[in-house]
Amino acid sequence: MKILLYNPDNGVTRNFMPHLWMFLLQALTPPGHEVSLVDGNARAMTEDELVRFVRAEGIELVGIGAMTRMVARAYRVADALRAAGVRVVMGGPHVTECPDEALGRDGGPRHADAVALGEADETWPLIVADAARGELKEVYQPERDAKGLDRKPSLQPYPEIPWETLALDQFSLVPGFLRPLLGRMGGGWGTFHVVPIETGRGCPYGCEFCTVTGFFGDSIRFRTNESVVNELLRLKERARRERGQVAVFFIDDNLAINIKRTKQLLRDIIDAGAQIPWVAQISANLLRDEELVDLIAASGGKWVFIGMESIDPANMADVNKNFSKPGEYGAVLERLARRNVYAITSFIFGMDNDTPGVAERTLKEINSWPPGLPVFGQLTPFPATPLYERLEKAGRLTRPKHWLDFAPFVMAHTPLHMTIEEARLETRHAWEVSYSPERNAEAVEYLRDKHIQYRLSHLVSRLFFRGIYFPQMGKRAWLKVIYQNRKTINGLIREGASTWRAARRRQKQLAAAPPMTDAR
Ligand code: B12
Ligand code: SF4
Repeated sequence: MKILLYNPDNGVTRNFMPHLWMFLLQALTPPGHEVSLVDGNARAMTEDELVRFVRAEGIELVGIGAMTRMVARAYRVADALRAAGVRVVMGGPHVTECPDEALGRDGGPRHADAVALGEADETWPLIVADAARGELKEVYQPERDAKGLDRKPSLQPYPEIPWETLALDQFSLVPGFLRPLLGRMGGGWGTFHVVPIETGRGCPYGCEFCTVTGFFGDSIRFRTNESVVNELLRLKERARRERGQVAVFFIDDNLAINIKRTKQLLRDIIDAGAQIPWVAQISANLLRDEELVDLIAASGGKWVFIGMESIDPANMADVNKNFSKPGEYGAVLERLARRNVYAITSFIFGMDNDTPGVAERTLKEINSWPPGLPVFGQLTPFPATPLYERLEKAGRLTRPKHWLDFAPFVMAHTPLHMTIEEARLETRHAWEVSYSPERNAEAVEYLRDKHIQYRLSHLVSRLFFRGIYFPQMGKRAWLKVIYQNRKTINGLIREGASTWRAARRRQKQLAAAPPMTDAR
């Protein structure tokens, strides 16, 4: 049977990396079936184009996965495919939280033939087998334990995702028109892939707005260090063979949740020579440990994603994230920066203690820290979270099914001390200031004592991150951004060229020097 796994585009801008679930389910598909992948963020297709593609390829089963914010688009695609006679299975966090919506059991239209609830590692092979026999059931769910909870799949053993042979063309981050030029630079930059890898699942913290503790559970399951290290080695080999670049996003919700285990994993990566530039999510409280930060840097860690959420401790208490202390954010970032590791700092506006001016206050604080990549979102009640329940009970949801009329950066409830429109404007202001050409120049200047590679990597990351808020998908948009930042770019190019010439001169002098002879 031919199967397509489809991830809808997120409606704002392109994601910078593919979604792990597609590769994982592909690897878990029983033999005898052919699985292709389309990520709408990387390979945009209209509903009609997808239907034509599915017909032309003779695909009989389509699996669609979606976060809440993409689910309306996922439903439209599913409707078009089902109308064309193709069976659709949906899975992922949103349909797990709202299965009746996908199956049309809530009075609305039906979008999926079947839904896979929760983690699908063990149910996916059953779904494929049932579909091949023409006996697809409506609901697939992991087995239950004695307490009636989903039995979570073990990550030992973990399937081998064949990264070294997978076609990753649709996911290269280098814009097509720059590939020939960049392919000739340094070790080869013609392709650049950010690959998702998980080393564990689950989170015990239970922040109010988050679905993770409910979905993956509050106890953590880890892969073996060996299987993670092998995956890194295979990726490293691929990058070498292609003369391209690969970086890894460890998508664990908190890579350092068990510090002892994380330190051992990082030591194993170092011992095996499996270092690849990596990014991971780690909460600020765990980054107090100097040895951990040393190991992060030595094992290839370049950026740490920190869910800072708010600089106001009252907000942190409101969302049950008291373990993260705004007062120590600056020190944490200094500790990382001393090792040339920088942070993607994530903030949420529209919390109950926020008032107009929250963006300016947050920006002032951010500017007192080493430069990073701040990202700004708004408090969003995702279904089945404690936040959703609290706001629903209080009658505060203005759009209880906000995902069915998804509007980027427009809140679905009114914060206590500001309006929805004010929250939208605060968010816009924060993005505008943080990624302005002036701020980009300041960030690069702050790093003037560092090797040029850090300043270059910082600037390039800034130009990409700007695109999370301001769509910049085509050549024109990119050229505009490059033009706006031309002073900083030119400065770095000039410095890069003189560093390169100096290195060449040194090499020539060394080659011309008489060989050292043994004086005995
Ligand atoms: C990596 C990640 C990202 C990446 C991007 C996604 C990517 N390219 O991988 C980044 C950092 C960009 C990101 C951004 C955001 N993210 Co995010 N992200 C994650 C994270 C940490 C890991 C995702 C992952 O790969 N998990 C591991 C895989 C194996 O799990 P899985 O995807 O759930 O898949 C399993 C099952 O769900 C199921 N399954 C999934 N799909 C399908 C499909 C079929 C057909 C079947 C049968 C089964 C199936 O099978 C899989 C194996 O068991 C999750 C949290 C988490 N731990 O999952 C949050 C999470 C998905 N993100 C979330 C959110 C809210 C966001 C943002 C909206 C945050 C924000 N405010 O900006 C943005 C939006 C991104 C965008 N523009 O689209 C929420 C989604 C909640 C929801 N109900 O939608 C999550 C769950 C975290 C949370 N706080 O609750 N994210
Ligand atoms: S926000 Fe992060 S720390 Fe909090 S429950 Fe979710 S995954 Fe855990």
